[in-house]
Amino acid sequence: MGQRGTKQQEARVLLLGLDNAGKSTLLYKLKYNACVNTVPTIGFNVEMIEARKNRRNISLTVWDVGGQGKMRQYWKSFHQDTAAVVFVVDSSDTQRLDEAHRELENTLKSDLLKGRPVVVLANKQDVSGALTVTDITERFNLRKVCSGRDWFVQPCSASTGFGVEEGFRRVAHMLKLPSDSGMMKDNIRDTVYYLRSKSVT
Ligand code: G3D
Ligand code: MG
Repeated sequence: MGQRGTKQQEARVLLLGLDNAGKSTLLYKLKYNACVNTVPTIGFNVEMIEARKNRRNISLTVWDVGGQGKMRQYWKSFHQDTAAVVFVVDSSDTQRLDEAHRELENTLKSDLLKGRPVVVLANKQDVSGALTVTDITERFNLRKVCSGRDWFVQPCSASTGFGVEEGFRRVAHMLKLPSDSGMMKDNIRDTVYYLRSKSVT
């Protein structure tokens, strides 16, 4: 229940990134503060996360969409009503940085995501030799790729939990609530029906 009898505000957050970036680990760390043995995500995971915005509790519906190549064509199905994008990068995998950069760039071209804030999570900072926030900002050319929207790069480790909550605090701070922007209310059931009709799940 929300405060003073009003319904708690909700916003949809899209958790994207290449397969193996650490999205599912991060989601479970955030939700249950637990290290879960993940398997490659087939379809998607969705979790409701409590957050604070303007001194009120809000509820973030975080969609973790499978990052494997064949799933990426469905990322667009999730753009509708998205209030913010969280893009997870494996900072220790220098081989796949260009691929990750391309995916982020392509995602942000979507009209449905125009002006939506982006938090890039520079994950796996616990691995020695991981690229820093500065490295990733430069290698991804984020000033250009994220121009016209608020953006932030948060270093984190989904394994240890370092930086994870900070990253989502930043997301809550930057996003506009659906009621602020006239976006439709998030509706998990409708999205699941839609995806089933497309045989994604
Ligand atoms: P995905 O959901 O983005 O595909 P997963 O990625 O959450 O399934 O994680 C992929 C692998 O990366 C997992 O290892 C997971 O434990 C590991 N991982 C995720 N975050 C971190 C991190 O911050 N640091 C380190 N060192 N590893 C991380 P396995 O071995 O199970 O494949
Ligand atoms: Mg996964």
